[in-house]
Parts: sequence; structure tokens; C-alpha cells
Amino acid sequence: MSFGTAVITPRWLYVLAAATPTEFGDPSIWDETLEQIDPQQIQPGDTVGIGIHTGNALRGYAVGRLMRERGAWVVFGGIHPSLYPEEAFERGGAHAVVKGDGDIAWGRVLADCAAQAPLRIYEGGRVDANEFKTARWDLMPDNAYMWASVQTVRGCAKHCSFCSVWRTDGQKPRQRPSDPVLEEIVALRRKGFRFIALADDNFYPVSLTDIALAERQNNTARVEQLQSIRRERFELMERLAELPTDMIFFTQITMEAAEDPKFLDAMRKARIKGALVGVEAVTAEGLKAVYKDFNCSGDNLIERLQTFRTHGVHVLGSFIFGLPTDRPDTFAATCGLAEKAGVTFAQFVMLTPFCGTVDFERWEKSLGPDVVKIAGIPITRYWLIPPELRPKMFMPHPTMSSDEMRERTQGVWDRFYNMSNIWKRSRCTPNLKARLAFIFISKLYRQMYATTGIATDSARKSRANRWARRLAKLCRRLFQANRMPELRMPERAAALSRTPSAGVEQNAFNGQKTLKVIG
Ligand code: B12
Ligand code: SF4
Repeated sequence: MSFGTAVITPRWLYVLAAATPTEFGDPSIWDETLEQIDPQQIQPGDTVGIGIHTGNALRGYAVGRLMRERGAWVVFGGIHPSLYPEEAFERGGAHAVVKGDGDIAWGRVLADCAAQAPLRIYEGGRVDANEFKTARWDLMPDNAYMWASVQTVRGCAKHCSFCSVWRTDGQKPRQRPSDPVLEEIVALRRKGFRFIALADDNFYPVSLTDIALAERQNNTARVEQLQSIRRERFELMERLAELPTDMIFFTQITMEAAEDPKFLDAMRKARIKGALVGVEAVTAEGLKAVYKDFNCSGDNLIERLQTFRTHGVHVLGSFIFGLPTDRPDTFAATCGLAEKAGVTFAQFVMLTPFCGTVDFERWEKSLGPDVVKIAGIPITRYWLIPPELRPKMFMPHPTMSSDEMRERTQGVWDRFYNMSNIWKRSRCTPNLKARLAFIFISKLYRQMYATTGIATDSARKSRANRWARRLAKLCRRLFQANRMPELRMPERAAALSRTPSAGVEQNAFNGQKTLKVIG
């Protein structure tokens, strides 16, 4: 669906543009959230790169077939083709698939297509952080996005059962040096972006507990490695703090960061004002079920979430419903906890077996060889089932029906985002204008989620879409800022010459024609 306006820039498009060798010229970029691709724009001999995740794979394949009919070289990449490359050939008209990162492989793909000899599979691998490409924000259309996205670290050391990140991006954090990160942010602020999402898997890649463990093991090399990652985090945050004071950042982080007040204070100074925290479940059994026992439950959980708040970092709590340990009273208890813990925003998602995850493998195995089919497609390939026939839930629950769980989840969304609750939460804003903006954003957030499978009927869904479209246009204006073409990079030396890093040390113990990319 195209909205004409999107919330966050799809980063990979601008990274791939940067990975395009200059001899091929600037690529044309389409983001189908803004506008559907016009096939007439594609000429025989063009190379078309299509990036998909599981949720939009079906549309991606349709676009691929169209492009192939137009005589283009069709190349797929992104998380889904990395996991299921054969599908892109069978259904998407692919000539080639890039598995893993595109930063280096893309240049090779283009050269091979120009020579009329693309390989079938390119192993993009996990590119070292020093080789991440600096996104080409100069190619971004004006007035299209509310927030820009810049990645500072990729990969996550944890191993949650519902998440594919640690398996695809790896468990070793690949942390970018601060210079290229700052370069991108400055380029974006010059263009009038003051809200930036740090598109990181986990902004707190090294916990104090990790360091303490390495120390206990007398593993000096490991301690030094972890300290160095940590020092670099602080250095980045110090430099972010030097940027214009109207800038606001948002990231994703584990709740472990609440153990580390210095880190949270540095986040506040850097104006990282909000973070998505994967709370997932509010009970110890629920956390165990998803291999996330490093999270807290009960009162400890409330305390951890409140610690973010008291250090000036707002929490977007992410909760999962449908865990085998959930019971009818889990829904109200979760909502109550979210309210008590003072999270500023919350999302309540249904447990979905995303491919590449432990949950998916377990689910697929549990169904055995005689898997139920819908429209001839096994349910274990649910993303290929036409959306109107696709079940909303896949993993049966031991005690509740899918309808019951969806209804109860809907009820939690309705309760958390009712006007009186939003009004109460909006007290965190400094003035009436900001308060109204907060209400607006809360409603937008809730409506956008209503389009991602929670809405039960199509009338409700299309109403929600119309609302989201209108609100999105208004919201974009709220996020825009004046351009700052003269803005300079915050100095590295200046940031390093001050002493917070010392504090950190202490704390540490403790021929081709045109090229198109479509998303
Ligand atoms: C930031 C982020 C978000 C942000 C911003 C999204 C945006 N507009 O950019 C928000 C919070 C909005 C979000 C939302 C969602 N997200 Co998200 N998100 C991420 C995250 C952390 C980083 C994405 C990113 O910007 N990476 C930086 C870019 C440069 O990397 P990249 O996209 O992987 O691209 C590289 C390669 O994949 C490759 N590549 C990609 N495309 C192509 C195309 C070609 C042709 C080639 C050659 C190469 C190539 O080259 C690129 C450069 O190396 C990823 C996790 C991750 N590590 O990928 C999850 C992730 C992509 N999200 C995920 C999910 C599930 C979602 C949601 C469905 C969550 C939900 N329940 O609502 C929604 C869907 C939103 C939507 N409609 O797209 C899953 C996808 C799983 C899957 N199998 O599809 C991931 C992998 C996280 C996870 N837990 O497993 N997300
Ligand atoms: S859910 Fe978060 S903490 Fe768990 S593996 Fe994925 S990125 Fe890491």
C-alpha cells in the first residue's frame, strides 16, 4: 500500500545507492510506501534491485516478474531472500540473489549484469563495520519521510527465540566508527531532518555484566575488547550531544541498560530521547519461553523501565502476546504493568513465527510432513498465501483460541491508547503544543498498527488506513525543521579531549543503461 508519506526512511535503499560504483551513475530509487513503481520507467537492460522482508515478499515477487517482463536484470536482496533465495527465482523472476549484506556485493552484481553474466547467488556475508557504506541521503526526495534512519551497530549477542537478527546479522556487534555516523546525521540535519531513528539491533551491545564476567574469567583480551566497544559508544554519544539542540534520536535497546546510569545519562545528553525496549513478557515463565531470561519480570521489571524514565529516556515497550505461558488474565496484567511502569508508548504484537528464528524451526518441525495448505500453499510458507486468505495467527495456543487472543490483544491496544490514558501520558511534554503533538503521534502510532494485521475486518482496516494517511501527512509537518546547509561536523578531537571517557573506564567494571532499486 502506498501512503504518499512514510514514517522512517528505508535505509537499505540509500546504502545500496552508496554501494553503486560511480561509473553506473546515480540509481533511480522507488519506495513503494510512497508510490508504486511505474513499469514504463524500466527499459530492457536496466538492473533492478528489489529488497524485501518476509512481510512484503509477495509484492516484491510481483514487482520482480513485472521487471523481468520489461527485459531488466532482476536482483533480490534483504533478509527474506537471504533466508529463502530459491523463492525469488521461482516466484520473483530473479536472475540473481544477494545473500547477506549488499555493501560490497552490489558493485560486483552491477558489473556482472553489465557484462550480461550475473551469478545466480552472491554471498554478501557480514561486512565489517568499517566497510559499511555511508548512505546517499542526497538522493532522497524532499518532504517524503518524517524520520531518517542511521545505523550505528549491527548484530546482537542475545538469542531470543522469536528474533532472526542474531542468526542473520550475527552475535558479534559490528559497531561503526563515529565519523561516518556523524557524517550521515549532519547531512540529514542540513536537509531539515531533526528526528533520527538509530536503526540498531541493540544500542547497548556490551553490558556491565558482560565485562564483569570476562573479568572473572581473567580474559584480559576480551575485557579490553568489550571496554573498547563501550568507549566508542560513549564517544559517539558525546559527539551527538554537540549537534544542534533541536535534534532528537530514538533507538532500540535491551533493558539491561537500566543497570548503567552513566550510559543512560549519556543517552539523555546525546538527546536519545526514546528507545524501543523488548519487554516481551511480564512473567519469568514467559521470558524463559522466549529465551529472554536476561529481562526482569514483576516489580523488578517496573523498576527497570522506570529507571529509563528517571534518566530522561522514554520507553516504547514492546510486548508479545500468544506465548504458551499466556492465560486470559495475562492481557490485563500486561497492560497494567505497562501503565504502572510509565512507558510512554507501547506495542502489543502477536507471536509470529518469523522465518530464520528458533520459533519458526520448532513450529515447522511440529507440523511434520503433512502440513495444512491454503490455496495450495503450505501454511509454513504463510507469506506466499494471498493476504485475504492468510490466517492471522499460526502457532496454536494450548488454552486459548486465535480469535480470543486477537480480541484480547485488540482490547489491550484500545485500553492503552484510549484518550484518557494518552492525555495522562502526555503530561511528560513541556507545553500545550507539544502535548497536542504527543496526542497526535499516539493516535497515529495506534492507527498505523491497526493496519498490520490486528484489525479484524476489511472495513475497519480501510478506515484505519484512511485515518493513518491523513494523520501521517499532518505529522510529517510536525517533524520537519528548517534546513541548516552550513552545519559542520562536531569535532572528534574536541569530544575526546574531555574526560567522560575516563568516567567510562571506571564505570566499565563496574554498458548498462539505468539502475533502479525498489523497496
Ligand atoms: C530499524 C528497523 C525497523 C524500523 C525502521 C524500518 C525502516 N523503515 O527502515 C521499524 C521500527 C519501523 C521497524 C518495523 C518493523 N520491522 Co524492523 N527492523 C529494523 C532493523 C533493526 C534494522 C533495519 C535497517 O535499517 N538496517 C540497515 C540496512 C542497511 O540493512 P538491511 O535492511 O538489512 O539491508 C542490507 C542487506 O539486507 C542487503 N539488502 C537489503 N535489501 C537489499 C536489496 C538488494 C537488491 C540487495 C542487493 C541487497 C539488499 O544490503 C543492505 C546493506 O548491507 C532490522 C534488523 C536488522 N538488523 O536488519 C529489523 C527487521 C528488518 N524488522 C523486522 C520486523 C519483523 C519488523 C516489523 C514487521 C515489526 C512489527 N511486528 O511490526 C515492522 C515492519 C515495518 C515495515 N512495514 O516494513 C524483522 C524482519 C524479519 C523478517 N524475516 O522479515 C527484522 C529483521 C528484525 C527481527 N526482529 O528479526 N523495523
Ligand atoms: S530480540 Fe532484541 S535482544 Fe533479542 S536477539 Fe533480537 S535484537 Fe537481540
